[in-house]
Amino acid sequence: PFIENVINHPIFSSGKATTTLIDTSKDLFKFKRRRDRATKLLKLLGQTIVNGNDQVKGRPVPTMDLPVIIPEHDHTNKLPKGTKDYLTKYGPEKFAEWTRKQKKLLVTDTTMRDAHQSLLAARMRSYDQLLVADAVAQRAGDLYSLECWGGATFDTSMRFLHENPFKRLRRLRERIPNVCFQMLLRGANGVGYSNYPDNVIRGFIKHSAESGMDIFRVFDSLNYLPNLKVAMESIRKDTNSVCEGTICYTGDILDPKRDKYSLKYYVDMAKELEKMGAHILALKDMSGLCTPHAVYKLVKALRSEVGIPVHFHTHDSSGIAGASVIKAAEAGVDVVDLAISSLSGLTSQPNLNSIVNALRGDKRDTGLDLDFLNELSIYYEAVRQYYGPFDTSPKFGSAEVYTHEMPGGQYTNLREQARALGLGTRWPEVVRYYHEVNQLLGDIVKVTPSSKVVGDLSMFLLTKGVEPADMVNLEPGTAFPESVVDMLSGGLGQPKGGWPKKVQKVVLGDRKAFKGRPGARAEKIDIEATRKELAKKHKVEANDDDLYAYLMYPQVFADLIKYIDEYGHARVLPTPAFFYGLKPGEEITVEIEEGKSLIVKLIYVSEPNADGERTLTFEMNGRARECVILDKS
Ligand code: 3PY
Ligand code: ZN
Repeated sequence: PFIENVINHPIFSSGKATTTLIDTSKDLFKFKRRRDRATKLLKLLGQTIVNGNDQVKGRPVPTMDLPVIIPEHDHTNKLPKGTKDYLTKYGPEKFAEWTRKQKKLLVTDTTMRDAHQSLLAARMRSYDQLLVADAVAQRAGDLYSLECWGGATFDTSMRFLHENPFKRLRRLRERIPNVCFQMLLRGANGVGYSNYPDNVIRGFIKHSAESGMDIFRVFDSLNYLPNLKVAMESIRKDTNSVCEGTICYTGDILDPKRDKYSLKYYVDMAKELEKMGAHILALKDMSGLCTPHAVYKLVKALRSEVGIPVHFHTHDSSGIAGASVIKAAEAGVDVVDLAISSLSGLTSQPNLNSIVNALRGDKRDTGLDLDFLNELSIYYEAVRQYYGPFDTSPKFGSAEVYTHEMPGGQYTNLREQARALGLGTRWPEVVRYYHEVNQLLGDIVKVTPSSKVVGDLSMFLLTKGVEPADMVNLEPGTAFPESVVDMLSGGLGQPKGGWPKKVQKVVLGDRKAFKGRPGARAEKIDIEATRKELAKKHKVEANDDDLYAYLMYPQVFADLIKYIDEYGHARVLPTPAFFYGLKPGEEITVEIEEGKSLIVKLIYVSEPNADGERTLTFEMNGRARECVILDKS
């Protein structure tokens, strides 16, 4: 194969080649790399065709008959100026003042992060987002922000989609330079499930900002303020980005019997966050518990007690969150989170398009282009078909959410986890356990990672056949899941009122519980030594994208490297081919690098030979190519 490239090389064909041609022509290696890439691509397709993608194995291939229609837009148009331009020019303080001064209701589109996290187990691939990125930049330039990163997507993009999340961020940024990008950061837990050392959090924030992040929504899963300090300071000091300090909402401020999380509790927390330097205040109703009248009361109170803008985030699990958004707008909220129609509702955000229409002509009119938003909805409706196996949110809004209080972003993930543990048919019991375990823990704020711990403990007790109420009678020293032990020993910080002593005793036995900020106890990591170790162990360049992905998820990143080594970059495949492979006669176009495309067609799959191997015949840019794959069935 190498010779063929030498012959094709322009110097060779011009007759001027000497013996140094190979050593001195870098472009020859490019040919070779491209050829390697093509071979890996066939191997990846071959594996998927013969053995299936683990993610969707054993599940029916969804019907994918809706055509993918990319909203019309004109590449040659100059991009409209957007919030990103304002932020770059004036900085975060002025940006927050500008936000506060707007009469219109400002809108964040969560479709690229929370919406698919909450409906499709965070599985949406970069491929499907990048296809509409140009259109969004052209025609949705007056969105306040695009929530497109962080939360669970960091983990899932590596673990299940085999993509480095930083690359996703950069690619989106390239195409959408005008609208602010927003992310969800779990405070001291970064984008992971446990506490990270302070210097890792600082480095992660700095690198995320450098990679294109503008608005950091930073929260703590127990509303434990000391856990937010390092992240908030770092956003303010080390970046030109916006620090959105967050209140996580739980309980019901209108229910006098549930006074643990009262109006006063939230207002006090908001004032603290303002003092700690938040440019904007996020009211994060991750489970969708903030009813229309509750949010009205809360936003009114926040408006009169704090000076910074308020950004409302909710989920439509109950089916009435749209009403909460309208009431929040009426009470004077500055920004709201919504999702494009076809990825809205249920465990996701309320319907962006319909809210835009509902406020038309109102004093809070958003001014957004509904025609474009509807075209975008048609696009995402077609894309949503590909993710059928993960699309497991309930079919209807349910008032049950007020009992179980499960975050929208957790619902489909936990359901997926339950299924994997063989508890799929016992879902109603999982839900009851979840509620009772929360009570057992003293009624805590439930959002990643504390919500995951409630889920882990529920699943653990259910598989053991132990009712939550009986848990305190288990033998001290029973082996609980690591996440449960960590949380009850203070690894995630302190909940309001502390942990119930009896529960702590049975989980921890003789182990010590810590008070105070976990980050204060965590050993600082030598970041440069880690970079060297990473480069040596995994033979990667260990740039900051690699480094911070590794620091967040060492094993998942190591697996990603191994995967890429074997199969190349899966992100280049169209989503149906990535999940379901190709059928004989099916053809796809794959852009392996900017401007370089391969047309790949599956011709034939042979019967297995004596060793169980199948030979697949493809046509690649018109030439026949074969690849041999061991059939594992
Ligand atoms: C996350 O942390 O991923 C969440 O979406 C919490 O709501
Ligand atoms: Zn959310």
